[in-house]
Parts: sequence; structure tokens; C-alpha cells
Amino acid sequence: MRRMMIVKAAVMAAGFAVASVPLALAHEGEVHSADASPAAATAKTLPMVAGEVTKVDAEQGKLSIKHAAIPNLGMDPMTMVFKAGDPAMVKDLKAGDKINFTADKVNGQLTATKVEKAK
Ligand SMILES: [Cu+2]
Repeated sequence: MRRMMIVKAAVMAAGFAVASVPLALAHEGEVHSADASPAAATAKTLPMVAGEVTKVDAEQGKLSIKHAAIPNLGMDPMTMVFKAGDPAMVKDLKAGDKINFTADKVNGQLTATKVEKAK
């Protein structure tokens, strides 16, 4: 039971849909999760990623961020839209702000879960 939870967390951290992991793959999943145990740990402590806010959509609660690579999402540097994890983010930020932030998939939406202004 516990092991399954860990496998699931590792898969989610990798950003894959977990709805239908076939039971036949459970064994491979175990091996993989052993390899990826550091990744499972980062699911709780997400890596800070450097970025620059390019647009703030206060109405939609969304931020466009030109971001560096996001290891926990397997994402290369790019500019894209994130849901603001906290409504306060769209009030505190403006285009051009340099930030450090954490990103994760929350309810299927790529979300900036924590944002700090860079100095
Ligand atoms: Cu991206």
C-alpha cells in the first residue's frame, strides 16, 4: 500500500497522467521509483526556478512567465502561462518582475505554487 503511494507520487512528480497505470507494470514501476526516490522527495520540496514575469492576467489569475528549466516537470526553458497558486501573486507581480518560483501540476493545471521576487 505504502509502496504504491510512493510509486504514484514519483509518477506524478514526473508530470505523467497516473489514471491508468496497468498492474502489469507495477514491477517496473517499483524499480523506477527506487531510481527516482530523490524525485519523490522533491514532490514535497519543489526546486526553485528562475523566471521573469512577462504578463499578469489578474482576472483569470494567471501569470505568463519566461522560465528556466523546471526539473520536476521535465520542462525546458520557455515562456508560458501558469495559474497563480495564490490570488495575492497577481496583485504583487507585474510584467518585467524577476522571480524565483516553484511550479507543479495542480488539478491538471500547471501552477506557480510559490513565487518570490528575485533581487
Ligand atoms: Cu514551460
